[in-house]
Amino acid sequence: MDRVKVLGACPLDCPDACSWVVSVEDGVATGLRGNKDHPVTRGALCVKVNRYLEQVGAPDRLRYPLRRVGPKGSGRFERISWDDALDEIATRLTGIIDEFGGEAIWPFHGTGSLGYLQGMEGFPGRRLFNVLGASHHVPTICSVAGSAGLGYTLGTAGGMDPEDLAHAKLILLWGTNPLTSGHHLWKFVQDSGAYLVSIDPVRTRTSERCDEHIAPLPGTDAALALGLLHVIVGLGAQDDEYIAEHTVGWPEFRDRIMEFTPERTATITGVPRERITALGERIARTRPTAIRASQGMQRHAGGGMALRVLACLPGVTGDWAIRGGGLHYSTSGHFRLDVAALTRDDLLPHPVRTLTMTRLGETLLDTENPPVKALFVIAANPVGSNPDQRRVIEGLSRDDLFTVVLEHFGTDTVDYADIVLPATMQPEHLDVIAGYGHLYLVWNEPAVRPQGECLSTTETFRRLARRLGLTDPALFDSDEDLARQLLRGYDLDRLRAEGFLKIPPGRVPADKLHFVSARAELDGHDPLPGYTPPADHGDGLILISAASHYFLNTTFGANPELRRRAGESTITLHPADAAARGITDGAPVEVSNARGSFEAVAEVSEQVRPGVAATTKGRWAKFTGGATVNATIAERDADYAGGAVFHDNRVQVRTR
Ligand SMILES: Nc1nc2c(c(=O)[nH]1)N[C@H]1C(S)=C(S)[C@@H](COP(=O)(O)OP(=O)(O)OC[C@H]3O[C@@H](n4cnc5c(=O)[nH]c(N)nc54)[C@H](O)[C@@H]3O)O[C@H]1N2
Ligand SMILES: Nc1nc2c(c(=O)[nH]1)N[C@H]1C(S)=C(S)[C@@H](COP(=O)(O)OP(=O)(O)OC[C@H]3O[C@@H](n4cnc5c(=O)[nH]c(N)nc54)[C@H](O)[C@@H]3O)O[C@H]1N2
Ligand code: SF4
Ligand SMILES: [Mo]
Repeated sequence: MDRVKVLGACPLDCPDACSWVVSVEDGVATGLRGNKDHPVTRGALCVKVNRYLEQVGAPDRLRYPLRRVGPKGSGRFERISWDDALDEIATRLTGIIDEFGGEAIWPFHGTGSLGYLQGMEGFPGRRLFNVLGASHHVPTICSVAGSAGLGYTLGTAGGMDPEDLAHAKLILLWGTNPLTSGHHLWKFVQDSGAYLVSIDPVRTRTSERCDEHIAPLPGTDAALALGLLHVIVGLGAQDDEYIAEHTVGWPEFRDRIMEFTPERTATITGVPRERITALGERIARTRPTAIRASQGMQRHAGGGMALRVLACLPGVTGDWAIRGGGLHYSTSGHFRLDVAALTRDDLLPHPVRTLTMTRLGETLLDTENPPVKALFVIAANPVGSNPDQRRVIEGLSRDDLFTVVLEHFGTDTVDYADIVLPATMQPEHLDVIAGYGHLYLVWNEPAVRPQGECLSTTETFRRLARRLGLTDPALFDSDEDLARQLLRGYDLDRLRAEGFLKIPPGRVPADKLHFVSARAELDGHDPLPGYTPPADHGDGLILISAASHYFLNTTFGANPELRRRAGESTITLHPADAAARGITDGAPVEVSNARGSFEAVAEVSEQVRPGVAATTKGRWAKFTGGATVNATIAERDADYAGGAVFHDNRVQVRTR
């Protein structure tokens, strides 16, 4: 028997970017486990990806190209050949470009894979789309507001090396639930022996394991941080030396801090004054203090500002200069990969418009601007993951819209496709991943032959380019060529042999820490960090729809075992809020606002603070009565960079 072990990498949108080992016997994958040698993976995957091989071989996996035969949304398809699929796509695209121009095409990339070759990070197909003059896609759905906020303050969105959390004495787990959304961090948190504070409107799995849990009103973190700074400065605990040498604009920022007395902060955040004072005092006397904040807490109107203020905190205490101190949000900013060499925007015939991922519904229904006539959905499930589900569905239902979906499974979005193309999964293609929760590049070597007629995204676009009669050699580079272009300056052969490679982090702050940011001002924002309140007003409950323990966004949403373990769709309400609405534990409820509604089962519990309700993201509409929580979420922008506002969402809840 022929037995080999092949090194790979988890492609999912998760900070941990695990390194994995596939056992292959006679060409069949028989096992998948975490790589024991990787210092962060440490031999373990997670409850979801432990089932990844089951997904690869799942009976409902898409294995052949499909053409829709029923009306849009019906999910009725017939099998066709790749030749027919590519012919039809080429014919439709040529017609659309002739009549409406290349910008009528929208390559809509999602986060289903974070690979640089096959996934979001490298925009596979972009070279071809550039030659066609297609619109550029702006991926706003996840983390951009926070990254922009950090950029203003630090000159980089890359913060501390998360492995250094092991050296912290106090860790603020701020708007983050690592035990669900990236559990490999926990080892470093535990090794520190630090005092742990969870700051989250919801009492999460992570909060349960902390020494203290503070539950602010959602979207008020900037005010909380300013209030804590007020206490710190009141005690004279600011690091004057660090401030003088490494920061810009302290006197102005100090004045801003002075506006956030503990009393005022308590009123804004709903956190008792004594708790604010006590935590402020604890930070004042504990070096190093580290903050772990993740993407969830910036899905608010003031999300960019919140990260900006959080990054200032270690600037005031001097923690940025101490190992084990600082802020970890995402390590992406530290990787210096040559993405421009992959995307080749120099191939554009002329400048093109940008289209914003989280404005899909609005853009597809727009009648004033040049229309979108062809939509390529690549590793995304916008019906399940985008805001304003009803409008997204309305847009995708347009009969004059030609939609091609590259997928593994028959998602809610696939139901609206004209043509479905079956895509390879991670053990079937080559890719490179960079962690956003650590500093390693991770290599993914193909381990097995693709199922059915599945093709990688890169190969799909090479074939389409040929079918369109295009000849630019850049459109036909092999996956290995692409990897070499991307990794210029890194030791690809070593990465490939060992499976992972730690990169040296850049400096943080890049030069000075900007309390006052001229760049923010140039972009039309307050030059000083401050507090931007939530945008969704009204008398409803604030609904947070955070990561589910059993799904990864909508990926795995059809896996029978993970669905069983996730149970039915619930909404957690505080006993006082439930009583006020006559809702009892276990009651079927309707959750609604002006944008839409969905059905759930009430869970009455003190896990949420009064005024806040919680559910999880990731369910498929077709399994939950045709709508999910995303039906209630607005296509509205956060303060910076057009970020999404999933948790800035007011709803009414009533018994069904
Ligand atoms: N199991 C699992 N893991 C995942 C994902 C998943 O769907 N499932 N998603 C992945 C993705 S796409 C991402 S981007 C990453 C990171 O995603 P996370 O940052 O983990 O995102 P969330 O789970 O939305 O939010 C984290 C926590 O922030 C809290 N929160 C929400 N609003 C506020 C607020 O205003 N203030 C404060 N202080 N807290 C707030 C929520 O209650 C939640 O507990 O996780 C990844 N990991
Ligand atoms: N209510 C609510 N909604 C949210 C959020 C929230 O906090 N609350 N968080 C948002 C966040 S952080 C994110 S990142 C987005 C994610 O939103 P999306 O980018 O839409 O991600 P998924 O829902 O995981 O869908 C990805 C799809 O890609 C497919 N896929 C995976 N790998 C590949 C591949 O290699 N090739 C191809 N062709 N397909 C592949 C998977 O099968 C899956 O169906 O969701 C957002 N939606
Ligand atoms: S989803 Fe995250 S924790 Fe799970 S295997 Fe992938 S990278 Fe690791
Ligand atoms: Mo995300």
